[in-house]
Amino acid sequence: MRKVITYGTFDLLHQGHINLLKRAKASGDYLIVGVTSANYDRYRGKLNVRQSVSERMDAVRKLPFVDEVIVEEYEGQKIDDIIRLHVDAFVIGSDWVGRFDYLKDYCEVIYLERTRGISSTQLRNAKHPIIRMGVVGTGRIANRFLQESKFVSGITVEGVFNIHEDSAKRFAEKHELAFYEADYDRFLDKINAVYIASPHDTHFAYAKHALLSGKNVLCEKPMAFSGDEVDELFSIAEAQGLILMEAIKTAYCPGFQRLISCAKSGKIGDIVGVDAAFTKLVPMSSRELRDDPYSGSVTELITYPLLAIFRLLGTDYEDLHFTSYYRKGHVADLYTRLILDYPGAAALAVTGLGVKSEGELIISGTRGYVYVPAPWWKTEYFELRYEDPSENEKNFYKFAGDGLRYELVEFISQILSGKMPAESQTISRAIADVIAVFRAGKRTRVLLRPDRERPSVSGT
Ligand code: C2G
Repeated sequence: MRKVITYGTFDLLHQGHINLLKRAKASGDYLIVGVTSANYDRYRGKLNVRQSVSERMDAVRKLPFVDEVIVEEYEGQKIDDIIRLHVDAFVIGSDWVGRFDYLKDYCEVIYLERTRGISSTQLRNAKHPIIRMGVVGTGRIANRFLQESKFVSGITVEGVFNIHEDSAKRFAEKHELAFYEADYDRFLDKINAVYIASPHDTHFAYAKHALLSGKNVLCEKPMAFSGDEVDELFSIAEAQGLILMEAIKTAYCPGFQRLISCAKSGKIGDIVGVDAAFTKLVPMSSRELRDDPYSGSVTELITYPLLAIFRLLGTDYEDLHFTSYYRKGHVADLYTRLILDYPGAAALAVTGLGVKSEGELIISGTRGYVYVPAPWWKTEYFELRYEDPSENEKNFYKFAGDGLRYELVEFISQILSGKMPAESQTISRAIADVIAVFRAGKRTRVLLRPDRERPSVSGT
């Protein structure tokens, strides 16, 4: 008798899971299914699992081709199970190709092609709807989004849109998506939520069209290039009863949320200063620095420092001024320092694409300060520090994967509750306003880099 084993969360059991299990059984005589415990899912960064382990095990057990169901509780258990249960083959979906090759020392390892697209009956299930998403754009961030989405239960990424059909096709093949489209309306027809990760200057138009077509929108930052455009998008979303959310991953990760509450709880006294920096050296020839009006460090990076500043001090600043460093004759800022003056407080946001600095966040208060080391925007650790170091407190958090999964969970929860939080709308608007002031150029002191050959830095 050939024994086969497979593992999974099997939350809201759907046709994709069932196909996989059926084919797993067909590759042997006896099928054992390991269902992940809530603890193990937490450990491996799987989010938004809606059913308890016993509900998920019951659903799997009812399938006629499943012979035995066990719980998967810890990293490394697969090896122990294979030995203990005398398993001949380990089977898993092709979204995990390569990941379990280490089990080849113990048994045969088979990756089965995953099911592209989920049957629409499940998507309409009122109690546990699965959200059918499409991705606009096929660049780096879209690729990362696909990687991250498999750690979020309750959605299925079904298709991709790119005006260049070839890119869309390649992306769909690579990520085993059900469809690709070069026609935006046809693309929108097939999904109920969209993740927009196209070039910055196209965000607004794609988001608006999607909302007007009745689709929920998760839009990469910056969502638009003026506060009025942001307002327009949120108004359309409200009027349509849809969700619009700016994809600022830091805002939704557990460590960052805790540090904001901690800083605002009075533990460091009144907050008087916020200094936040984000720099990333890129080659001078990269997209971020090319000569178009949407390039440069402010457009690319300032969302993160402004998120921290606006969450801590609000958006009612009195004045703002920039100092920016440019290559002579080029439009993209290489480095910018933005000062925001508040009644009773001041903030500094630093961004750089051609200048490197320490990417830390410091929140200064009248009793003490919060120190968040680089990369603070992937918050895993922060410290409360006081004059008397014996009072200092260290806080550790998990930041799973690339962090995109946190914003995705928030997006799903907003869709299910039908509510968009007012604070994030205000912050998205205020960020777009700051970018608009910067682009107008009237509040910027300009530093010019002396003319010389391309710098030696090749980028990171
Ligand atoms: N699956 C599939 N087609 C889909 C969705 C899922 O074939 N459209 C497969 C997955 O590839 C996996 C199984 O169904 O083999 C279970 O998927 P999940 O419940 O998402 O579990 P997962 O997070 O993949 O668990 O130890 C746990 C395992 O490592 C993976």
